[in-house]
Amino acid sequence: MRTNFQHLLIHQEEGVLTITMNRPEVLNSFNDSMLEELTEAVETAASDEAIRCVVLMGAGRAFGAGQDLSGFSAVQDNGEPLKVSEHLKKYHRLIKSMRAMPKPVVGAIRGVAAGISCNVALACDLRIASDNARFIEAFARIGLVPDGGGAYFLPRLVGLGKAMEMCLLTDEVSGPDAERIGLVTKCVPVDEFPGTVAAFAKRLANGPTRSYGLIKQLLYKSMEIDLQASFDLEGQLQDEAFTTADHKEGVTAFLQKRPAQYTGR
Ligand code: T3D
Repeated sequence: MRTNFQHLLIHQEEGVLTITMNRPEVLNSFNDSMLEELTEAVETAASDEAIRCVVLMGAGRAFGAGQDLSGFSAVQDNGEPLKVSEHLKKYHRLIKSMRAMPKPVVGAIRGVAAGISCNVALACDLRIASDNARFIEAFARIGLVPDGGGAYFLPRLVGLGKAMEMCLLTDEVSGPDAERIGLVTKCVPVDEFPGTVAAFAKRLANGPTRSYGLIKQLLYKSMEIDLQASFDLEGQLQDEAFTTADHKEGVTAFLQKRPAQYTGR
C-alpha cells in the first residue's frame, strides 16, 4: 500500500489499515482526486493479506460533508447539462469495492457525516460513532435525491419509516440516536473514541478473516434472494469455510479450552 496520497492519510498496524480522508478545511468533502485515491486504497487493501480490517475515518472535526459543492454546477464548462449519473459511477465503484472486500470495513464517525459521506459510512460493514457525530441525509436541502447507495442502505439499516424521515426532513441524527436506531454499533464519548475504534478494529483484525469475508457475502447476497437461494449459498460458503485453517484452529482451541489464535487463513 503506497502512503503518498494527496488527500488520504494511511496508517497500517497489526493487521488494521486506517484510511483517513484528509481535507479538513472543507470537512473532508469529496473532490475527484480524494474519491479516486480512496477507491485505490480500498481496492489495494482488498487483496493485501496482511490487512485484516479496514477503518475509514475523517481528519479534524468531521467524517465528511459529502460532495465538494464549491465546484458544483448544473452545467459543465462547455454549457452542456451535467450528467451527474456518469460522475456517480465513480462513487458506485468505491462502494461496491467496500462491500466486496473480503474483510471487515469499519466506519469511524466523529463529527458530521453529510450527503454522500453519510452514505459511504452506511456502506461500511460496521460503524462506531462519537457522541458528537451528526448523520445528515442532506440531499433534499439542495434539491437532490440520496445517492451513493443511501436509498439502498438506509431503509435496510433503520427501516423505511426512519429512512424516509431522514431523507425528507434532512434533520441531523446524533451519535446517541444513531446507536438507538441501529445506524451504528456503538456510540462513545468523543474522548474515548480513538481508543474504542482501535480496540474494535484490533478485535476484528484478530478474527477469522476468511470466515468474515464469507459472512459478508452471505448476508449481503441474502438481502436480495429467496430462502432456497440463501440455503444454497450458505452450503457453498460453508464448504469453503470448512477448508480454512481458522476453522480448524477454532475447533481445536475449543476442545483444548484455550482462546483461538486466528491467522486469517
Ligand atoms: O457529483 C456528484 O456525484 C453528485 C453527488 C452529490 C452527493 C452529495 O453529497 S450532495 C450533498 C453535499 N453536501 C452538502 O450539501 C452538505 C454541505 N455542508 C453543510 O451543510 C454543512 O457544512 C454541514 C452541515 C456539513 C456542517 O456544518 P458546520 O456548521 O459544522 O460547518 P460549516 O461552517 O458549514 O463548514 C465548515 C467549512 O467547510 C466551510 O468553509 P469555510 O466557511 O470555513 O471556508 C464550508 O463552506 C466548508 N464545507 C462544508 N461542506 C462543504 C464545504 N465545502 C465544500 N463542499 C461541501 N460539501
